[in-house]
Amino acid sequence: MATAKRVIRCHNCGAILQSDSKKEPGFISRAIIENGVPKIPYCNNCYEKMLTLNSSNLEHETDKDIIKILNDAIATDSLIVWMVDLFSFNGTLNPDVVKKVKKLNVVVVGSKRDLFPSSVTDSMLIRYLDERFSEVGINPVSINLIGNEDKIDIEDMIKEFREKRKYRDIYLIGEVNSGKSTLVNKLLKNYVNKTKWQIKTEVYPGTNSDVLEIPLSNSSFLYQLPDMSNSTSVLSKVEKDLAKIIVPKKEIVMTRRFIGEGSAIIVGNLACLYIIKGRRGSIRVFMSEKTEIKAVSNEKVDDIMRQNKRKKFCRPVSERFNSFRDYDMFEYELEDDDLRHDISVEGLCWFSTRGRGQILRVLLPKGVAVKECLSKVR
Ligand SMILES: Nc1nc2c(ncn2[C@@H]2O[C@H](COP(=O)(O)OP(=O)(O)OP(=O)(O)O)[C@@H](O)[C@H]2O)c(=O)[nH]1
Ligand SMILES: [Mg+2]
Repeated sequence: MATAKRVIRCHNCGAILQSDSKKEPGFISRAIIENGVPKIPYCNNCYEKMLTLNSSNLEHETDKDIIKILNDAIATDSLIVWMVDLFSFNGTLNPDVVKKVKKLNVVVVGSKRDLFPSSVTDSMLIRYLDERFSEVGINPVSINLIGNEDKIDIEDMIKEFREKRKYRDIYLIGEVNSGKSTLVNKLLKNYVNKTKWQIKTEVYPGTNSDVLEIPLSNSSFLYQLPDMSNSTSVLSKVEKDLAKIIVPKKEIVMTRRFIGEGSAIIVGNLACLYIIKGRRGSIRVFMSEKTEIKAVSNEKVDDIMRQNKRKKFCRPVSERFNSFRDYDMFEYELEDDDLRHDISVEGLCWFSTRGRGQILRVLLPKGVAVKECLSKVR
């Protein structure tokens, strides 16, 4: 009779696990196998990737035209105004753009302030933005918040831009949907053109991109650059119409679940947080008013995700994700510091919990940026 051996695949890449050749897919050290196959096994390669947390292996798409235009900003030592959408920004900044603007003065503007509950103070959000930009070596010269229905005085921001630019040009950058046009419209409300130039949109020299030019004086302009790609956001991985569910239109919703080891929270079929190890505790999920979550046991996640795809009882549901091969998985061991930590899935939601040495695992669409850091809302 032939001998039978169970064939085990890597949970992340699906390659058949083997201990014979490091160069071939699915290599796992013999020592790991000898200790008993882990319940959720990974090949060495995926395991290492998983440990290289916080998006370092992500592919950020960078528009070459933006880089070209930023070269001019560098040549003229201009002021950069970098807009980020406070809801979807999880701290992962495009490294090519970071490299370019690092040496310049950068003013950060966080948009969609109005989507946060009033209990969230400006100083919490400013500190969060400051920490995320400082992490990549950018020390913003100022951080401003802006929202649709808030009392933020745009005049203050104009004053701020004037002070910081010191007669130089301003280059306004930001991802798709970060609120650049909304800001420009606000700026233009009280704008009086005292220059000899017109406001115009023109193809920027040497590129194929349209750039909006607003004259600030006879020798300086505000340039609104083309959208930076949001290639690491959930929004760029799912069907366009799911944005209606994912992007908050009203105040961001915070939902709490009290769960412990062996449990998980699914967010539609777009993310899942597993509690691998740790005491029961409260997990907060911050998301749009239409996004739904469900607490389930770890073992049932796969089944429930499959059922959810058919029956759509927990939205948003994308048709694009069929098996574990379509997702990435990361593991975090939180410090035992009793401080609030966030694990943020770019564009979709963030999970928040107190650090008590627990081990958490996050499943999310391949290529989406996830980041762990101290909470935005502390
Ligand atoms: N609630 C809220 N929504 C905002 C705010 N700023 C922008 N939005 C909304 O976010 C969406 C994107 O804003 P835009 O100003 O068009 O952003 P953009 O950076 O120009 O993005 P593109 O559409 O890619 O050109 C729009 O639906 C806006 O209404 C804000 O401060 N609060
Ligand atoms: Mg726009």
